[in-house]
Amino acid sequence: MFNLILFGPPGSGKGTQSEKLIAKYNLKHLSTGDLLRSEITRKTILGLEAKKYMDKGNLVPDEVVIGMINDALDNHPDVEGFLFDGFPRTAIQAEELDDLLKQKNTCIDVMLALDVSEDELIKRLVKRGETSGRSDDNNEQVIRARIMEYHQKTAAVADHYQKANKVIFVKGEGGIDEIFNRLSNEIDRLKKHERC
Ligand code: B4P
Repeated sequence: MFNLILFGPPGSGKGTQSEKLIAKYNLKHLSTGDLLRSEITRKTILGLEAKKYMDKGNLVPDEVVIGMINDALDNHPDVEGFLFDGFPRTAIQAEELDDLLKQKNTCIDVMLALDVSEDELIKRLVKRGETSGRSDDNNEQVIRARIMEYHQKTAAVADHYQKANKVIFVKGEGGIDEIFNRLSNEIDRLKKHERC
């Protein structure tokens, strides 16, 4: 298996690049943001609860997202690998993910971390808010709260994988294809060696 975390602050292009990477490398895309938005659209109890946090720009409680990922891993036993997008977002989520993968005799091969300036993040999310209909994108205060959550809780996830020497920073500014090529070059290099 080849398991990859695509990491970065809100608006860094995780969702955008994931779509291209899963097609090229035949990976199963697991986006906790997409899973949560699907729960909200279907008005499930989980979705209604998650919406309260997301609308304020806060992270949804760990146990909720960990449960969703656990189910998703169990539902796809035969894939070539997973691309985790927007997960893990806290140190606890990272530890749980490592344990879940260990139980399946696999691990995270690499974390590719997209590096984007704060001004560019805000610009992208405000622009997406004009058309996406996403309630967490159409208010600059909520966007800033999401970036704050990233610095306070999520940046620590990179430290977790840094200890295992698994983090590669990639410049996340420029054209979408240009960034995709940078990410692909790293994956192609890593795939030549067994990491787990
Ligand atoms: P997510 O759905 O993960 O989304 P995101 O961080 O807002 O955006 P992403 O980085 O994927 O940006 P995208 O490619 O779309 O999270 C939403 C919320 O869900 C969180 O705030 C939280 O409440 C909750 N949540 C999710 N996972 C959680 C977890 N594990 N634990 C707790 N809570 C969780 O790009 C953004 C925009 O930029 C797009 O419009 C795109 O077109 C544009 N763009 C992309 N690349 C570009 C480029 N190179 N140049 C110019 N524009 C670009």
